[in-house]
Amino acid sequence: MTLPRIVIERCHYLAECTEEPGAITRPFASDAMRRAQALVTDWMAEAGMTVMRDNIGNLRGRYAGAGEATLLLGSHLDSVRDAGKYDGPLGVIVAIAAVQRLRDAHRRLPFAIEVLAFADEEGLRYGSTYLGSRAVAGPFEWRDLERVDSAGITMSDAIRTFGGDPDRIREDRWQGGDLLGYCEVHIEQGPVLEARGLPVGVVSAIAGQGRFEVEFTGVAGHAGTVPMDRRRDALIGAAEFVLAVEAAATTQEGLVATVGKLETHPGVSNVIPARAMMSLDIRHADDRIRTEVSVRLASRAQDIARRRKLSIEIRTVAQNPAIVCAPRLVSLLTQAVEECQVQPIQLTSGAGHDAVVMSSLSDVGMLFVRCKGGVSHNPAESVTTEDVAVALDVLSRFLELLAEQ
Ligand code: HGY
Ligand code: MN
Ligand code: MN
Repeated sequence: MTLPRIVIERCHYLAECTEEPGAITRPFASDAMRRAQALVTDWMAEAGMTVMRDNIGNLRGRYAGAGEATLLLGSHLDSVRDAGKYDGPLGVIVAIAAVQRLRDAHRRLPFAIEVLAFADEEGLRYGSTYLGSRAVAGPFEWRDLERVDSAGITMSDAIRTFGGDPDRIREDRWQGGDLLGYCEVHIEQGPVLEARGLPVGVVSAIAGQGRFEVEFTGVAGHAGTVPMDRRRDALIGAAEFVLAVEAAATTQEGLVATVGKLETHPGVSNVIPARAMMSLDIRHADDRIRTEVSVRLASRAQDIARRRKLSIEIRTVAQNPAIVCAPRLVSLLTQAVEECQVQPIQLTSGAGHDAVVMSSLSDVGMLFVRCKGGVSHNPAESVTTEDVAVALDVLSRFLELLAEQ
């Protein structure tokens, strides 16, 4: 079987590692993640890498080079709920395949390659994103360790159960000496490459994102007896705010804002909701605009709460500024694309990636792979073997170009 075909097949095997039968749901430090890591460990070892797992739960495979410096490759193994097969795993598996090629050719480059399979990028279990890359690149938010999941398990306990030591996450920080950069292959998750008829594209920048938890609190009451003008219904306040979020995003060019999660308490059909908790995700390529809109929406939420006699709490979960990919790596990836007989284009990413956090540690570069219909965070995610073959060739060529420098 060809290596690109093996890459696709491996993404399918990883899709079997899930917490929800019939869907792909692979949260941080879960049994599903343990099974996925067992597979990836074998694949890394087969490609000649020494493999270890750090305290936060990232898998790290190292392929020694002739020199001391290291190039980092990778992406994440966790997923959103009811995910597709490729968001994250593709980048890990293509990186391993590129190392496999070197091994099969008995090649050592002038630098070591370390493939990082991050333990959490999406934040599904604890709401807090980029746990894996933040442990490697910093800053790790120590308060996150006290977060609890929906079953009441703290992040500290989850890390312990998974085999890590939360008190030693500091040791996960990169300590391996000189870095040449971090390069991530990822599906585009958008429609640009498909529209241009291109298999791959080079990322020039990644939009910033803010994630918040917004909680309206009112008063529970009997659905049959409390008159409408006497109610302090938390969900009605939340509903008004959701529409305000949509309005803010549709009137600001380039802004996207999403309420992806909404929970009510007590959540019973004949009780007026006393509490409504929602997530809020706001993104823009310009951090100033994103911050302005976030402040405006926070004040809008306060107004709604005041008018409806509710109380409101807004918690910041994460703020990640926009980042620019390193011109040196962008140019090498672009050259690699050209040398693979593909028209090179550059595009910005609206989705967040581990590269955002890794940019605080080293230069970063990213290669996007076309995905069908631009669909992602959806079980319908799809890539072709032919496009994966191009991505693998580009990554291999990129390694050679870096070795020639
Ligand atoms: O949410 C994101 O942008 C990414 O998929 N983690
Ligand atoms: Mn994702
Ligand atoms: Mn991803």
